[in-house]
Amino acid sequence: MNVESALAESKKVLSNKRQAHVERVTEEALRLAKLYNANEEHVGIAAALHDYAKEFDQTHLSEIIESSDHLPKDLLMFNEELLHGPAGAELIRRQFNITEKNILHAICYHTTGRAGMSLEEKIVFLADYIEPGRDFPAVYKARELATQDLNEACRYTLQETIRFLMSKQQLIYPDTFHAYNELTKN
Ligand code: DGI
Ligand code: FE
Ligand code: FE
Repeated sequence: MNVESALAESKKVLSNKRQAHVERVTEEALRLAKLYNANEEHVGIAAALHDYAKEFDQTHLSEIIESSDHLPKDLLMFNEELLHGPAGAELIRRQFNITEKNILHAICYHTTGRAGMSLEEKIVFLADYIEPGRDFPAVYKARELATQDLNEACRYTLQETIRFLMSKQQLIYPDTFHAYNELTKN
């Protein structure tokens, strides 16, 4: 599997609109990977496959999580938006025989973040938030921070996501708080 074949696989299962997002995330993630000397192969493949399961039906995604012996079942008790990352990573591991943990983790945690994210995980997490197709108030500062300080950019992204979810009285998955806390304490 390389970045091109990963993009071709996501194209098979995504709408044109979603695939265009995936392509922008991949480009942005590779730019950041160069800037921060990250593993470009891991970043590129993970970015290309990060939303692989985004358009699969929620029942199917729930079943994948229920039947997995390593994914946490509490994912099912929060927002249904949370399922496509972990279920996608599981599907990708099974279908494409990808065993590289760093790639699977970057896909799994791209929505929530987590404490202890690798450089490559942080890059995919951030690239998904700041890709050029995004347009909401916090994205401008996040883009600026992304080229200056990767950790601060992730911290700010987590802060704004928490703020956004709270403003809508939505549940927030604990990994998001753990990621925020880790990057906030000095
Ligand atoms: O799949 P995308 O739309 O490209 O982006 P994503 O995977 O980051 O999903 C985004 C949505 O998930 C976003 O609107 C916020 C929402 N969400 C729901 N619950 C949580 C959450 N995001 C985080 N970080 N933590 C949550 O608990
Ligand atoms: Fe996503
Ligand atoms: Fe995405």
